Amino acid sequence: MEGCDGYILVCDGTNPASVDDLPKFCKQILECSRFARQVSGEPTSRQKTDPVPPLVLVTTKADLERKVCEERMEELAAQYRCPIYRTSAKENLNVDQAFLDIFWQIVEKEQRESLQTL
Ligand SMILES: Nc1nc2c(ncn2[C@@H]2O[C@H](COP(=O)(O)OP(=O)(O)OP(=O)(O)O)[C@@H](O)[C@H]2O)c(=O)[nH]1
Ligand SMILES: [Mg+2]
Repeated sequence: MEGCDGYILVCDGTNPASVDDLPKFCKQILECSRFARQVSGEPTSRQKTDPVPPLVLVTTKADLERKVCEERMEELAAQYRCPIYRTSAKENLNVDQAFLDIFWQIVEKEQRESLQTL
């Protein structure tokens, strides 16, 4: 998980168990980015308020009636202040949007970081 530019966390919209591990992954993602900052020498006092690295939450099979994990995904999205996309591969719903979102989050983060080195 370490060293990634961004993260897309996906849960099967029809399977409640598929959201169970996501809070743990969110925590690991935060820990990785703090570790990366420590290595690059940023002061530890800032780490608690560091923003979450580029992150998008996705639920799949949104065309089906049986949507079982949306509430828990929305809680996670609120907690980590990241966007959430309800996608359907079958109906090609929000798939491009989810990838474009993570793409632009990464671009903006790189721009912020390169401005800081000026
Ligand atoms: N209705 C619907 N069915 C889908 C969708 N995506 C995949 N499926 C169906 O889910 C089954 C598994 O397909 P996969 O390609 O393995 O898709 P997956 O997202 O990995 O889904 P799971 O294996 O079920 O976790 C197949 O019967 C697909 O037709 C979708 O967006 N909508
Ligand atoms: Mg599959």
